[in-house]
Amino acid sequence: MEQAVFAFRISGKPVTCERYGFGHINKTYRIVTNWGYMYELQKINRHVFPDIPALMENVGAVTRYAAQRVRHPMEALRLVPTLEGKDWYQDENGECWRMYHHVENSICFQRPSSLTDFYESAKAFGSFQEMMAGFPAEQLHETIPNFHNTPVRYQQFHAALQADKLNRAQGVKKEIDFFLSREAGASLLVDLQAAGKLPLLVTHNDAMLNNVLFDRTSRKAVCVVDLDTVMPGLSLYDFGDSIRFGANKAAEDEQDAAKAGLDLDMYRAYLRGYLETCPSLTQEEVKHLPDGARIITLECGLRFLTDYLQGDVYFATARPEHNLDRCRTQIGLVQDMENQWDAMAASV
Ligand code: GN1
Ligand code: MG
Repeated sequence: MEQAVFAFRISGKPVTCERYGFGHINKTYRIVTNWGYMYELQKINRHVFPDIPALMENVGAVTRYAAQRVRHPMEALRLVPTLEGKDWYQDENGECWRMYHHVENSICFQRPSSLTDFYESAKAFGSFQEMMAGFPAEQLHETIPNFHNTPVRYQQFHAALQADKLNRAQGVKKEIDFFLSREAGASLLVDLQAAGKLPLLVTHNDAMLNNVLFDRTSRKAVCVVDLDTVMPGLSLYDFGDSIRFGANKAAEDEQDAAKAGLDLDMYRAYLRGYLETCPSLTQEEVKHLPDGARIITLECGLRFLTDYLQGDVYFATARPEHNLDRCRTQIGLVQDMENQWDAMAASV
């Protein structure tokens, strides 16, 4: 990692370099220099993102686009160039690194602690979506093809189930049945899009509250981070992912799945912030927002189960059944959304 730090144009000498954050994909380190400057250095996951030049072209284009549009420079992520003036660095082992300027006085939360926090995160993702409406989408590479294509996620699940490499399927029959019983309706979002009923936008695609930076003092949202999956997508993906993560009564990896469920007040707070900042949403999009929430939760639970069946090769795990716990909280949330469906639909 040291070699990587010195590859970037930082101000001063690095004095501390600590592991930072809770992402499941990349590894992040916080660098502080003797002049008091702070940076975030990230090792990009090469297994998840096979085409890093394309990925970094996206990130470079999106951050520069955002920087020209925000009211204050702190409201956009800024890449630190390498000594050669590039956006990223490849070390001798082939590992790929990038560095961001730290966003001053910012803080990142793992859970919303109030309706206001969650409402703020909605405004951040909503504003991002509105801002990206003017971005030339044809410039973007698809960093992970079919990322939110739920039927394709089902195909991957069936393949993992068929292979059952670690003989884990027999222990998770209930979970498997849950997803199989909901497979038929799971193509709704891609079907609506294919039928031309939902517009393809430039979306974030990983719209979780922990991908938003807040101002430490005011607790207002400052900007969205984790731009690796910014690609053409549906507004319902981002709305859905936000609800899945932030409006669940339980943490994503809560070990007691009985605690999972939809917090309807949180759902409504997010909806309010999202609608306020996205006036260009069509009636059809708004009508299907609850479907986005349910299907993206279902899809994410399915991805956790698929990874469990494959031997925990994708998401970072800290304990043997981590992916299974995550899968179960998503199941609990989907079930509760189904129970509260009328209230969800009436809120939009
Ligand atoms: C991953 O790295 P992180 O935590 O921001 C994943 C998301 C999942 C999320 C589940 C590129 O995001 O799709 O929803 O974990 N990102 C990728 O917590 O697969
Ligand atoms: Mg993240």
